[in-house]
Amino acid sequence: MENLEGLRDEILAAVRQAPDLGALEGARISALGRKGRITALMKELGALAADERRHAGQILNALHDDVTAAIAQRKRELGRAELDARLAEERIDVTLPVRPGPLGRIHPISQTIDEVVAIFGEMGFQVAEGPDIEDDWYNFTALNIPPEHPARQEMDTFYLPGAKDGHRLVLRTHTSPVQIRTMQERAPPLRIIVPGRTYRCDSDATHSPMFHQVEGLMVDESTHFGHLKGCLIEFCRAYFGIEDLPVRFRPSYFPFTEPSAEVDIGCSRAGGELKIGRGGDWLEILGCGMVNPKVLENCGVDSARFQGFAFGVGLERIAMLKYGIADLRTFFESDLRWLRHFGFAALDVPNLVGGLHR
Ligand code: 2U9
Repeated sequence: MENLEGLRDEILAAVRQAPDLGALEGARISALGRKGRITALMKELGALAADERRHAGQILNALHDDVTAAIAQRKRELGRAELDARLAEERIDVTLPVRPGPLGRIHPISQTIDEVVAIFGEMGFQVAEGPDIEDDWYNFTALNIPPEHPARQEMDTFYLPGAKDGHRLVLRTHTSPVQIRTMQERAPPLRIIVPGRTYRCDSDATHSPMFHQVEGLMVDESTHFGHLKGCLIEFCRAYFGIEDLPVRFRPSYFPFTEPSAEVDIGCSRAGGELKIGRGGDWLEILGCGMVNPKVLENCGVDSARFQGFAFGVGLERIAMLKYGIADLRTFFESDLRWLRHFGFAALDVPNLVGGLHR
């Protein structure tokens, strides 16, 4: 019988150094397989004398057991290494942000609505919504807009065929009908903002037949012009991210508010370039006022007990100013290059914690 110690070292070395499960199986077959070297030696035992056979048999059995145990040990090691390699290769960090690519972009109008909602939401305003198709009572009469008012004329308003309860149907020219409906449905105190689509029969570089507004309404027993000023100054400064942005209130007239004001913010036009902030010049940004008591009464709110303030902002206009968009018409052209450039990441949700401005 050959040198068993040498054979043992050789087989155990092959097993312990097997680089992968395939090589280990090869080592097993060459030692313990049907034509393996240990198997062949065991077959030779029958030709030996009884004494020798017992002795050699014990040695071969021990060798067989050692090799079997070494194979099992190496198999465990290789299995663990293979699992470690796979875990390292397939590692996924679920805390990383989602890749922005395939999600598309958020339209600047949606982003601006979210920003305005975040600012007024922080002040306790709730979002209210209503239908785009209204009748002329909700859109005009309830708001103290008289029958002969130019806004009611066919050339400014989209009238629809037909009528509801004797009232002509219109595409709402402002979101104010939603405030009318809210006052009819809910008792004060009220604090709502109403973002949405509005329609006017007008189309050029600065007017689109469909555009967006955010209007706001607050009604309570002690609501006064100081609250209106505080909320709107805070809004302008938060929206443009300029803490010391100058804001001024200029007397104006609207049928639905009395007194009424237009709000200007500070800017500079030096060198023909518009820059919002301290600069000695002014830019009109929104309209507002104390709700006309007639409007409160039209909605069943006791104007002897309650007062309110209201305001309206054109969303395209404030989006253009903040994001440097030059032409109103580009908002509605669905040009993918424009959307990729001016759009926002889907997970870039506005909130006031980190500040809106970037
Ligand atoms: C109710 C009572 C009062 C809403 C108001 C304005 C002033 C205003 C314009 C801003 C730019 C329209 O988009 S725009 O052209 N809006 O100036 N809006 S006060 O007043 C209301 C609304 C509802 C019940």
